[in-house]
Amino acid sequence: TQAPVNVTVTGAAGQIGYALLFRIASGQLLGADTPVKLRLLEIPQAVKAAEGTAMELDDCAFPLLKGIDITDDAKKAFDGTNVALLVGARPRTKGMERGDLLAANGGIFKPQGEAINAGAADDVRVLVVGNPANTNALIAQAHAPDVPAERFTAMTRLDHNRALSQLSAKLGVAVTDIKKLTIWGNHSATQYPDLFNAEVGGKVAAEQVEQEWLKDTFIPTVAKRGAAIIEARGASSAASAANAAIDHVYDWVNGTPEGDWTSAAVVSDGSYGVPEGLISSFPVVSRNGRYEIVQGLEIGEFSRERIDASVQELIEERDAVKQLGLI
Ligand code: NAX
Repeated sequence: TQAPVNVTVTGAAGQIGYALLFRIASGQLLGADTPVKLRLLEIPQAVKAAEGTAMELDDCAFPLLKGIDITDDAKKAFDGTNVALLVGARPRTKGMERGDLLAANGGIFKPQGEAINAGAADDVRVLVVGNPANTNALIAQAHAPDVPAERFTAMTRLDHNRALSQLSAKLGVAVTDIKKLTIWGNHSATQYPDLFNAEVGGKVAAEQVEQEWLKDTFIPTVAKRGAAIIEARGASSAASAANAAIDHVYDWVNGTPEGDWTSAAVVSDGSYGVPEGLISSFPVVSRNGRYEIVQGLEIGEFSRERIDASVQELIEERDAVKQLGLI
């Protein structure tokens, strides 16, 4: 029997936390044979709510769940952690400028990066969900110099899954018939869902849809889906975000299927003209427990413009947090 894997979830009392924790404890994050210990990190005012969620977790009597610790101290939360899901973040509120938002999140992700650096397990894997996810991941990574940079990732898997769903509905095919779809760039409205390298039934996906649909419907629908969910539900995506976090980590640990890839924001090695060090979404495969950027794809003019625009936004976010002294 395997030793339990320590999984830390920040923002555990939030709505994504509520959708995520039960799936982790039931074995969906790491697999049905892997016992887990949960560490829940919250701000002091939300510790009680996290304790309530922990009571419910107990009441599920999950066979794989070997313990739950709740804390408002990042050092404790990340001590010995193997998988860190950084969900809690400072949302943008009315009248808040981008600089204020980045500064507020720097105040969260800098100490969390430091705590991961100080105490996490050697094999730690970090997924940042809390927005602005790519730049929050960059801040945390910058403060964890002893952890290999590749262990810091940000989530674009929800965007990837949204794109799969939209295309499958359009073409009347199963989501599993769609391969090699990519989300490029930032997890924001500038993200670029790429159908030119995607395949449906072994043929280029972009050639199976009208170009107007691709440009004027598909791309904006995927990019603005978060806002559409808020409009309809009166609250932001939660269960679908939790589902995407599960997919991201499961594939990272267990590998992506042969003949396909997925999307994740990972530290750039300079591939596809994305400046080295930026945490940007790429086509990735997971092999031997590592996400690797898929190389050698052709990028046409249409895609190039859109990738560059999203990467430009990431450069501006990086420069802004640099100016604020956060990296
Ligand atoms: P909620 O506001 O429901 O929950 C956030 C929780 O984080 C709260 O309980 C809060 O107390 C906690 N928190 C705040 N600061 C903390 C800190 N320093 N340490 C620990 N916990 C802290 O938000 P929820 O709907 O769960 O969303 C969480 C984050 O995910 C938001 O930043 C949101 O924008 C982001 N999202 C990212 C997505 C992605 O695809 N990357 C999609 C879904 C979601 O919008």
